[in-house]
Amino acid sequence: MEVPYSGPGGTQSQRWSKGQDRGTKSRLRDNVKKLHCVSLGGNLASEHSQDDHQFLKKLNENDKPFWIGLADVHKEGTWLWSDGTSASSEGDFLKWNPGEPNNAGQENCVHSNYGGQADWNDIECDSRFQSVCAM
Ligand SMILES: [Ca+2]
Ligand SMILES: [Ca+2]
Repeated sequence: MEVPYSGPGGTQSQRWSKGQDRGTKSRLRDNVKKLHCVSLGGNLASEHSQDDHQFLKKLNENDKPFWIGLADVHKEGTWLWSDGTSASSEGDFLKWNPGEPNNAGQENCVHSNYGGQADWNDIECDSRFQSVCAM
C-alpha cells in the first residue's frame, strides 16, 4: 500500500507498509540521508534476509541503487547495521556483489540494487542515491 507523503525540505516520499513494518523512501541530498530518516522517526532500512532484500528491491520502482543502513565507518571491515546488529559475524545475512566490499579509495557506506546482480556494493558515503527508511 502506498500513500502520498511530503517529507521535510519539500522532498517527495512515499510510505509503504508490510505487516507491522512501515517505511518511507525518498530522493534527497544523501550526505544527510541518515538524518533525514531519523527526522522522520526512522532509520535507513536493514536487510536481514533474502525476503527483506527482495522486498526493498521491489519497493524501488525506478530500479536505481538505494542506500541501506549498513556501514563500516567506525572500524574498516566491521559492518554494522543502523539498527545496531552486525553484518560481519558468521551466519549474518550478506548480499555483496562479487568482489565487494572492496573499500576502493574509502568506501564506508552501502547501497543495494547495484550492478549486474543488483546486490550490495560499498561506496563513498557522500555519493548520491535514494534512501529507504525503516519507520
Ligand atoms: Ca570501508
Ligand atoms: Ca565497492
